Amino acid sequence: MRTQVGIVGAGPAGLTLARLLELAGIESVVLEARSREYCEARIRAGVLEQGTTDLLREAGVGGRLEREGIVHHGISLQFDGERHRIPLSDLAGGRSIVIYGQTEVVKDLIEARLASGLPIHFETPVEAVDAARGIVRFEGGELECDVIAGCDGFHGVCRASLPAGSFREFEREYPYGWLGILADVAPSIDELVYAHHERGFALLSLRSPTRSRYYLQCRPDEELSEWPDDRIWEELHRRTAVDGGTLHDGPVLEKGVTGMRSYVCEPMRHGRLFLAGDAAHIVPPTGAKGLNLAIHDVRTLAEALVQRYESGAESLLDAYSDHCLRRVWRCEHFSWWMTTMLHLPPGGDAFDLRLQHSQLRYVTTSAAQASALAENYVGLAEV
Ligand code: RFL
Ligand code: PHB
Repeated sequence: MRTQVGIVGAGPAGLTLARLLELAGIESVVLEARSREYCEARIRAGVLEQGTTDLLREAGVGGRLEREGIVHHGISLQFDGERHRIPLSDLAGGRSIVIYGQTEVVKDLIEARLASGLPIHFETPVEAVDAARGIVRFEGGELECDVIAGCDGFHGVCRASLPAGSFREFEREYPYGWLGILADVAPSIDELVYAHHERGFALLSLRSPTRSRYYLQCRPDEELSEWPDDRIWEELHRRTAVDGGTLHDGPVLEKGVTGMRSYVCEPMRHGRLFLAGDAAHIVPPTGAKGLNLAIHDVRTLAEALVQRYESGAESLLDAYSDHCLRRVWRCEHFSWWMTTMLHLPPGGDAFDLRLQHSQLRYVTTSAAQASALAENYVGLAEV
């Protein structure tokens, strides 16, 4: 088998890249380890930056996003039992965010590709890639490519196939995780609430007018069996209580624990292999940046590939890694900053709490600080 661009992974990065290449008349083959059902059911991100929604619309996959996505113009930071609204759009030049689940983005992209008569090879795990020669190996076959897009997530094989010593890794593991639930109940909030509490962080988010998505800080190795639904609701009530606010319980449809890390692989290009999305970098979810960064990477890669196939020039491909890494590091910093401001460090004491309070008060009272949060949260136009 031969193709122009071999795409490993049908997550948001791989599927968006495939769509952008299709529109530009560039051929690609998508290989995905899991089944379609699995990919469409994986509950993850929910906050899309305006740059992300603009791109999805331009790529002709914004129809349902337009109808069902919920536009938000602010978020709240809660501490000391009070909520403080950050008016994102007022502070960030009118830009906003859209609440639309990653599951829905993935479903829309899969549907669009199949509707164009182009296949996605599900249940075809890639075993290794040869970055120098542009070869993708999977069980029973090989794919020869001009370029390989490594969009196979943090645990994928593309990065793992690179020779040791050919890249540099930057990493932080955090001593906490998130217990996330999806509940079949109308959200008790109009906008997202990031709550600092002495028992640990909590986040109130949503997926639709009838589905709530809530998170609690927990240990990274927390057993789900320790968290029956009653305990989850009790803890959410405690950590997010405010005067006049009521949190409504409901049936829990899904729950899971995620660890939190920051990770960057430099460079993001090796010969014919271009890493994109979680395959190249991870951020803790507190800044809601992971999916948006993945989309930015593949937009950059698609533009570079269009240049290559239209003119033969490779200047944009050569600039890919440096260009992407500028935004990656901005988002790494923002996500780390939000995370450390809001989570209780295990073994932390009153000194830690005082510093966090002081920072939260500063962010919610200083226009300059609030603007900095807002422009990073909605996504910087230029980095
Ligand atoms: P993905 O989504 O991990 O997709 C990688 C795909 O590659 C496949 N794969 C392989 N295929 C073939 N051969 C192999 N050997 C393969 N190995 C793996 C996998 O099956 C999979 O289908 O990476 P991608 O496309 O880079 O997308 C990244 C995003 O998924 C991720 O950054 C976000 O989910 C992060 N994230 C959030 N990001 C946001 O922008 N806003 C948010 O609000 C947000 N919330 C979150 C999040 C991530 C979370 N978790 C669970 C980590 C909330 C949570 C709880
Ligand atoms: C979500 O709704 O899943 C979500 C929202 C904001 C975050 C992370 C996750 O920072």
